[in-house]
Amino acid sequence: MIDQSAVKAALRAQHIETPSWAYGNSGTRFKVFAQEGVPRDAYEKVDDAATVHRFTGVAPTVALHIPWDRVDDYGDLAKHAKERGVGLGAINPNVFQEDDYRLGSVCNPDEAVRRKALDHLLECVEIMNVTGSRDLSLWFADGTNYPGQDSIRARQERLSDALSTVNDRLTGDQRMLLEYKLFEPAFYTMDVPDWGTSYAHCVDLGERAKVLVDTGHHAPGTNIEFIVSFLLHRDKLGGFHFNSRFYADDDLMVGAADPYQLFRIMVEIVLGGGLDASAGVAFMLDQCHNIEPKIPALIRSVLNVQEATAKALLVDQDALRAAQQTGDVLTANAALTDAFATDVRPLLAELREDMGIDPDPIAAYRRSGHFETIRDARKGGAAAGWGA
Ligand code: AOS
Ligand code: ZN
Ligand code: ZN
Ligand code: ZN
Repeated sequence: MIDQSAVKAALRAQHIETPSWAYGNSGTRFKVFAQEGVPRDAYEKVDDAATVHRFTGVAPTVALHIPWDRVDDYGDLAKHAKERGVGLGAINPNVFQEDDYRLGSVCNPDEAVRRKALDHLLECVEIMNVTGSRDLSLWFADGTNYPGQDSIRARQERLSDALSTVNDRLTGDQRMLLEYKLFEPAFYTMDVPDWGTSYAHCVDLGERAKVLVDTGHHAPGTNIEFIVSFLLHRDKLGGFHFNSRFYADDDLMVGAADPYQLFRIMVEIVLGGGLDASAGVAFMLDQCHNIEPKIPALIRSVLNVQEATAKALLVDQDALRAAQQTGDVLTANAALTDAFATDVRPLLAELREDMGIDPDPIAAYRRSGHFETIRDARKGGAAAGWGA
């Protein structure tokens, strides 16, 4: 039997982190579309994250991207966040947007470029010390386009060197999360193309290093929930960059393309104890809202993760295990499909009422007139960082 109050408590405790860059203007490689009311600096991005939290109740932190969110005083930004009712989350370094990085950053054949990239990573650890952030989210655009362009092995060694230097700088509860990506921007090899590569580096580095799973970074047809289950079992799942995709790294709203996949991922999280704070799984979004209004798109995304989590919590685990034990394939599968088919919206509406927020966050946001306020107050919003 499912204990509804335990389900609600688990949902209340889940924290979904929004990314600062999703609030800024973004686009494709062809065009960045400017929207009205877009934040002009890091402070206003934090304000928007606070708005998403105010309407959802479960998005209390915002991830920063350096240098897109560069400010003079990170302590002051952290204070500003606190005043708005949110906190600063993961710090995302950027070692991919300068001319020097044409052949890579920490894997670059040129020692001086590697040093420059490493210095930026270490600078981000210093920022974490000021903001109190736990996680350094590492994504490297490093790779090669042509066979023979560089030594695959030498690049792995350069990567190991950089990662271990960063790892040695971490203190307290700080962690580094190593994100992998199959392709793009490099097309022949990426230096961290898959979870196996990330996992191997994280095992070498020890307990502070964990794998970051961006749901858009796999080959089509990859069983992502298997990866999630494996990493969680090995205590190497650091967290997610949630988004959805039809083709490659589409960065669309999570749950938009394949809500059943999102549910299956959350089932593995629930079954593996990944919702417990002690598991340390960071539920973060990594999305770009190119054509849809950003704040409601982020509210929608947070709700989609929450909805998938609620359904995963409704899986009858006793029935599932009993069916698995007796080899009753159909009943075991039905334990999942029944939960997925459940309409959890009434439960979530009730939860929000318990939490003192509007049961329909999107409608409440629209009614609030908030968009009209920021549209009039902010002119000439900043680009997220791409194509700026
Ligand atoms: C890039 O494809 C990755 O998903 C990274 O997480 C990236 O750092 C993020 O999109 C913000 O730059
Ligand atoms: Zn990502
Ligand atoms: Zn990505
Ligand atoms: Zn993505």
